[in-house]
Parts: sequence; C-alpha cells; structure tokens
Amino acid sequence: MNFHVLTLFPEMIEQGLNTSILGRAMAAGYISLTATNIRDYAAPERKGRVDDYPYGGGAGMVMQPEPIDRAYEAVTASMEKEPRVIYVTPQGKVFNQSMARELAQEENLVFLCGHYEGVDERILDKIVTDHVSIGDYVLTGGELPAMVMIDAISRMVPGVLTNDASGEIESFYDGLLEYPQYTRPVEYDGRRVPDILLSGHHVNVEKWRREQSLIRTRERRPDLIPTATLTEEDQKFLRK
Ligand code: 6GU
Repeated sequence: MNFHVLTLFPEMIEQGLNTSILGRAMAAGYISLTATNIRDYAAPERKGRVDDYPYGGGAGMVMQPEPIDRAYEAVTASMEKEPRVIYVTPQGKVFNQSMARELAQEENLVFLCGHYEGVDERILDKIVTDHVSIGDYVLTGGELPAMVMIDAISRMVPGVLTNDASGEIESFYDGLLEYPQYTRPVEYDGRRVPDILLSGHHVNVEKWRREQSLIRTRERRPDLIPTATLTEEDQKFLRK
C-alpha cells in the first residue's frame, strides 16, 4: 500500500508516522509514505503562496485549485489507474474500522489535507473520490486526521502487524470492545488477576473473555450492540 499526502505541512506527516510499528512496516516494504508540499507547486510569481480571499467575502483564506492540481498530477503520474483521493474534512463521512479495512485493499491512496477556511470546491469536484472526517469536532488542519486514518488503514495491511491475527482479534473486529488484559504481578496494590486467567483452562478463559467483551460493550458502547456479530450464546448471555 502506497500512501500519498498532499499538504502544506509535510514534516508533520513524515515525523508523525515514522513510529515503531509503521516505521518497521515502511522499512520492510509493506507500506510506503510520501508527503508532497503543495507549496512547491505554487505559481512562480506567487512566491509560494497557494491561498487567496474567498469570493463573496467572509473570514479567512481559501486554498486555490491550481497548486493542488499540479501536486496531484505529480503524485499520480506514475500510477496505472486513478487512485481513490480522500479529502480530509469535518464535512465528510465519519471514518470507522470497516472503512479502514476496505481502504487497506487499495494499491494507492491519496490524502488531501486542507487548511485555512477550506479548499476551492472546483478542485474537490475534479479529483476527490471520498470526503472523510474522523469525528464530530473541528481541528485546525487535515494532517492529524490523515495520520489517524493512515495508521488505522496500515494495520489492516497484511504483514504490518507482527502477530498476523492481532489486527482482527482486537476491538471492532466483530463489533465488540476488547476484553481486559493482565500481566505480572498476580497481585498489584491489593488487586488480583482474575483466577480464571491463572487456571490454565483454555476453554473457560475464552468464554470469560467473550463475556467480558459483551459486558464492557454494553456498559461503555451500548450503541455497538445492535450491529455487533453475536452468536446465539452471546445473545443468551446478554439476556441473563
Ligand atoms: Cl477530517 N479535518 C478537520 N480539519 N477537522 C476534523 C476532521 C477532519 N475530522 C474531525 N475534525
């Protein structure tokens, strides 16, 4: 999977995503990341400026279409087909795990990060395939949301997680929250590890963990229960 980010702050993307797991995934070639500075595609006479006043008036500045278009053309020139282009915006569809899983199937993904008051609508009409938000709050720019999405998508790419299965076992695989985890010591500050986990009885451990997932989801995220993948046994447990 190749991620390409069009941004005014490429250092933020490059620094922010070069962490342990994704750094290793990049070094091993499972994913790649390029951050392209839109400013590098400003018209020469504009000396690096890529924004202007909004037609119709109002506060703030709007990013102009041409520099973004040129940056996009540079990034996609070598691609065999037009990639999905994600415009990172609080006005988009809210990102979730199933979108992460779906986007992880793509060969190339382009993220367009806006700043100022927004981006000229015509370049969005021309190149963007998906408008995506990371939640109902407003951030100062699209870089953090792009990084959040790239992280979530990357861990769904085969090979990125060391334990091949762990991405699927975690929260949201079947639409439930993860069960609680414990390690040594067996007693900490008067709190003991649940006996069942020390019993060595694998079947009972799995049953307990499933029930903990169900309890935790019902308590913390009851909105997830109707769409979770539940067995007859799960439903029976929740009725008790
Ligand atoms: Cl995708 N962008 C910005 N600027 N703010 C956001 C967001 C995106 N998602 C939530 N807030």
